[in-house]
Amino acid sequence: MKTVIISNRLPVKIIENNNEYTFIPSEGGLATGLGDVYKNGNSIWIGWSGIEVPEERQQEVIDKLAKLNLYPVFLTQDEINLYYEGFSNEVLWPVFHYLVTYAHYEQSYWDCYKSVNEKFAKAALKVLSQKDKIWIQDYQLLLLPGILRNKLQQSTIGFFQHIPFPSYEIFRLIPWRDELLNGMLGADLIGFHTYDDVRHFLSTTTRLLPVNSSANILSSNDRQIVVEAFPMGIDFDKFSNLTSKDEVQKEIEDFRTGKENMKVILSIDRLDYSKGILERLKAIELLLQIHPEYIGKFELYMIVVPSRDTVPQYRDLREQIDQFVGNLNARYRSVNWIPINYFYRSFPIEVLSALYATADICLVTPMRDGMNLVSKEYVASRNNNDGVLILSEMAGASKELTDAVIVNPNNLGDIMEAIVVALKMPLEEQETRMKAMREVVEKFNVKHWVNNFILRLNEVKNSQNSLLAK
Ligand code: GDG
Repeated sequence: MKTVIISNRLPVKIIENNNEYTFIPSEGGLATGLGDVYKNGNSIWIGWSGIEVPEERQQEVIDKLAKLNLYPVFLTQDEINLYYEGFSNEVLWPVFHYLVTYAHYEQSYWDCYKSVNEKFAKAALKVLSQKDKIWIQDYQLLLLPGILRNKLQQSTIGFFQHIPFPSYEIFRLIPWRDELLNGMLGADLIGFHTYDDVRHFLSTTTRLLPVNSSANILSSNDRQIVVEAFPMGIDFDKFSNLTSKDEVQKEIEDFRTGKENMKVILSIDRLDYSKGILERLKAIELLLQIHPEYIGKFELYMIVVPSRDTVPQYRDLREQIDQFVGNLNARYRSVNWIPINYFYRSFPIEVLSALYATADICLVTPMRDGMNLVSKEYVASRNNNDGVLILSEMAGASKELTDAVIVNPNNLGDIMEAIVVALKMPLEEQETRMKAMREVVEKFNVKHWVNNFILRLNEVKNSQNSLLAK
């Protein structure tokens, strides 16, 4: 029996250079966490290769990836436009993050979403057997559990969604809502980051479909589906140990030089309207207006990692951020000081680690976030137990990191006040809060998340089998 992970993207970057394909393993949290699973025995990870590969060269890519226990699904540019950028990122992403006015309910997006989910199933069926354990990841593949269940009735299927699941009143807006739910119900175990997501999913499903629920168990077509919260963790040791690497130490030193009396505030996000980047900037503007005594006393380092910038709303957001930062800096900067150091690019993990280790405050204010790993990475990097995390109550992480300074990201005054509290927080209080958060992040790390999900999946399947045997 093997374990098969299926996600939209494979955990590698494919690069084509001089007509040659090479693969760089991804450093992302999911890839690290699941490393022990898919790299073992004959287990495998199935996903989109990330680039368009001409048909005549697909076998070459399959053979090369097989050595890494990876199996590619090939998508055409049209499929990427309609299934990925279209349905996944212009329907599901905005609706699941409560930004319903951003959604475009295009029939062509839906048709392609269905056919690409079928394509994933077809690819999976080439390497799967009835006995395998299948773990499907995230909102791009909501129909896949159902498609696979129809083909492999006895198989063990887990599904985990990394983004929030919205309340019934929001979810019901989607024209293809029943099909999406039925797809998810093909799984034996459905996981979300928080208990609120679980609650929303249970209430939505029981209102829209003819299913029964008892506590967190749904019964549909004589099958039982367990729905539970599995808050995802990070590789705590990796982030904690990174800060002592020579390269990182050098970055920290360079970064701190000349800023001895300056408080550094850090923010790191992918470019996304769910991350509250503009609202955060407005809160900084408010701080400068209402508390001019802080002018020249802090600097915000704001990293925005390019993402989905072919989608019009993301392009617009980028322009708004560019303008806001330019305007604010122009009004408040002096010859030696600039309030916002803005970077629109990604950095190597060593630079990220140095920034986490240096920043006095980490400002994480998403409007909605399934979990938010940046907040946990900051905590893991604070080996001296100092530093203040300001965290949105709309991030899944706020349920665990209760010693952060928690804010409502829609309340600019609240964020501003939180920054003032953080700027003034005595070291002793910082340490008490940070120690408590570090304990949580260290214990409930990504390995714990993976093991816990797989353990529950086995338990759920065993109890289903014993029910059938009765
Ligand atoms: C989705 C859900 C959920 C960022 N900049 C750089 C860089 N990063 C890395 C961070 C972190 C990751 O990207 C971002 O993770 P988040 O959790 O904050 O956000 P999403 O990408 O939206 O992730 C989210 C997550 O899935 C997991 O379930 O928490 O709610 O939306 O790990 O470190 N990495 C590098 N350079 C950068 O410049 N190397």
